[in-house]
Amino acid sequence: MAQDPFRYVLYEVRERAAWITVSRPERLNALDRQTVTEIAAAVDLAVADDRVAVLVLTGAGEKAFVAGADIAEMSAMSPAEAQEFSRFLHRALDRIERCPKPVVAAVNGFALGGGCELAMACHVRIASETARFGQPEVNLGLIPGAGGTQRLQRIVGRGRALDLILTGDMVSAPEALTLGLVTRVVAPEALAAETASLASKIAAKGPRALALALEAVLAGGEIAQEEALRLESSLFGLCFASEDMREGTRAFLEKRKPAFTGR
Ligand code: DAK
Repeated sequence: MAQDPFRYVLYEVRERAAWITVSRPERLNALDRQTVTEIAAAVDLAVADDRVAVLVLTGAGEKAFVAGADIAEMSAMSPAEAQEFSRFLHRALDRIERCPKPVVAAVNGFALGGGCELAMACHVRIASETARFGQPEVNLGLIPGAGGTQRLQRIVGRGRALDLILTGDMVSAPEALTLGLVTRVVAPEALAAETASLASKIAAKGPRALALALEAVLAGGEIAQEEALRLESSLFGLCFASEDMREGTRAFLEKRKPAFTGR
């Protein structure tokens, strides 16, 4: 069933995946306040939607995923407004990263600045061969302000992150694959189908296990390993309180496919 309560975002549920498409093609899907607000609201909608097991974030058209923060809107900000805007972006992107349902970024074109940062807040990144990635803020006299100084180094390592951030260079999708910034690259015409197939594969797993795995990796990645391993043990223990774990192990022993309920 399709729903479209937004101006710059399309929201559509297909086969247990909520497709959230940023759609401001005349601005290469650049993020102004309204668009970021709508993306966050669409994520909330998908989290609350029982039909949805996985979220997909993508951009409308073939040219851009998201070409960054809206430079026109941003250029008029005072220092205080810019700091507030950065916190606003952090809150929106944190919501994506902390989403209890897996979020896949299907990067269909330019993912620059805030666009690269948006993709990095997602849990899995799949790209079209034509996608281009970069943190070009230094070209504008800026630094990344939507998590790029932090998420990029956690994903690709500090040396590679600094190379990208200090040069402002763009990298191609195959280069992004080598860097580990994306994990899959496909032909542009195959992106939607490959993303749908990846989303279906994830959606077939136990929702409780997916949420707990996300929490273990994301929360655990921010604390000392000893503490993180304790967190892993607690979350592992929690799995054993779920019907999904009983069903998954029973289905294996009975040589059938599990029917997970998310309980
Ligand atoms: N914002 C606003 N408009 C944009 C845009 C953007 N980021 N990117 C493209 N557009 C607009 C262009 O101005 C153009 O509009 P018209 O001239 O047609 O009116 C239209 O989209 C088509 O773009 P082009 O004509 O430039 O298309 P090309 O194929 O020639 O070039 C391009 C494509 C992606 C290489 C080029 O558009 C480009 O370099 N775009 C800007 C990319 C960029 O620098 N993005 C990073 C922005 S910095 C912060 C928080 C976060 C951030 C910063 C601060 N604070 C808390 C304050 C994040 C910053 C960024 O994301």
